[in-house]
Amino acid sequence: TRTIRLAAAQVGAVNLVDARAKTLDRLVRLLEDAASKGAQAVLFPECAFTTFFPRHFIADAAELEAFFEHGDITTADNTRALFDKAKELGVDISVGFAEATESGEHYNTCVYYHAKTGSLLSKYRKVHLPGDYEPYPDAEATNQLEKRYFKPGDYGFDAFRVPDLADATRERGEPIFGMMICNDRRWAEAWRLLGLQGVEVVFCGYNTTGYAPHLWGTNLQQDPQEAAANALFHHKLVMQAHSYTNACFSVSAARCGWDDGKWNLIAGSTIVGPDGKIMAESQTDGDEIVIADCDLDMCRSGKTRTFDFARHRRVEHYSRLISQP
Ligand code: CDT
Repeated sequence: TRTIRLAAAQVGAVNLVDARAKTLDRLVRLLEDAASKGAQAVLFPECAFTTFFPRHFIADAAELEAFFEHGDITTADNTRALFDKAKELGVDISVGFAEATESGEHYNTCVYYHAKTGSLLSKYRKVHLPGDYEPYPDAEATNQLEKRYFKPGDYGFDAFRVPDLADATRERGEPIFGMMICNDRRWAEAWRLLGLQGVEVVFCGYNTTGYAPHLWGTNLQQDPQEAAANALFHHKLVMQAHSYTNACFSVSAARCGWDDGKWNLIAGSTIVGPDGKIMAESQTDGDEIVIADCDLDMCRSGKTRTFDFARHRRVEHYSRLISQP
C-alpha cells in the first residue's frame, strides 16, 4: 500500500521568557503523542524551538544569537532530544529552526530527519522572507523582521524521496516529499517547482500573526477577531488551492496561540488532500496532533489528467514568470 499516516504537531503559545528546555520537552511530548497514534512522519512548525522572535526588534547581537541554533541540529544541546526521540520511536520528523552557519550567516531553515538511518534526508532554507528590515516606529506594532534577521534561502525547492514509509512500487518508487516554510505557501511558484518534480506530500510549518495592521495593510480597518479570521481563511485558501493544482497532499503545522498573552498567532494546522479538501484540522490553538492516513495514489488522477504538466502546460507563454520584476 502507498497509504502513509502523516501528522502535524501544532505548538501553542511559547513565551519570550520560556526556558528552551521546557519548549523542547513539549515538542518531545507531541512526538510521543503522534507516535502513539501511529504517525509515520510528523511535521513541526517554523522556528519551533523558541518564540517567534522576528516579531521583536532585538538590537543586542548576543541576545538575538540566542534564538539561533548552532552546529549540527541533530546533536546540539538545545535540539537533540527531539531527534533522539524520533530515532527511538522510529518516526520521521521535519522541524523548522533558526539556523546560524559556521560562517555566521542566518537562515530560516527546516530539515527532514529519517529516523531509521538517523540522518537528514533534506534541508530547506526559506526563500520568501516576509516583512521588513527596519522595525516600525510604533512600539506596540507586531514587527516581522525576517528580512533583517535571515538571508533568503539558497537551496531552492528540491523534492526528495523518503524511504521506508510506504511500499515502493516499481512504477512509483518511494514517496516524494517537498518542504516550504510559512510565507512560501502563498507563492504559486514554490508549489509549482515542487509539483514539477512530482511531489506527493508538501510539508509547511508556519507562524502567522493573527493581527498585524502594519503588516497586512488591509487589516487597518479591521478588528482583531476579523483580522485573525481573515488570516486563517487565507492560510487555508492557499494550502487547499495549491494542493489541488499540484495534485499533492499537504501538511501544515502552526506555532500558534497568544505568546506572552499578547501576540496572537493563528492555529489552523491542516492536512489537505490532492482534491484540495481538508482531511484533518486542529481544533484548538494549543499543543495538538493533527493526523490523517494519506493514500499517495490519490495524487494519480490529478497528475495524469487535469494537472498532467507535460501534456497541458504551455511554457512558451510563461517567460514572464522568470523575468524581473
Ligand atoms: N512567518 C511568516 O512567514 N509569516 C508570514 C506573515 C505574514 S507576512 C505578510 C506569513 O506569510 O504567514
